[in-house]
Amino acid sequence: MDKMICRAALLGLMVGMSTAAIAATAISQKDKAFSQDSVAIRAGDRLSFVNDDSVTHDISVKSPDGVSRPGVLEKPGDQVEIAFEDVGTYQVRCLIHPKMKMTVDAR
Ligand SMILES: [Cu+2]
Repeated sequence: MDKMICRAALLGLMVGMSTAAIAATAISQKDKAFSQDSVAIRAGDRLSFVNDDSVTHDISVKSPDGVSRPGVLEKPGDQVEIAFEDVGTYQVRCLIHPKMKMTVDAR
């Protein structure tokens, strides 16, 4: 948990609360792919990215306004939660594996 809080401070887009009652939708990273090509959520919701792979992945997010956030390195077994605050379509990429991409539609 400490690692997540540290990352939250670093990125400013993650929620480091461990007691939140609302479970975040989980997106798995396996075989160098996200488990979904796209997902629809409500603005402000979080997604939980889980590295179920044997290699490290990156999670880089481009916001609807075109601003790219710093990527997060995620080792095998790691779980990172990212909040999507604004309405619009986000592009999520792994900069290590260019074929890994998905979109997040926040409404
Ligand atoms: Cu990757």
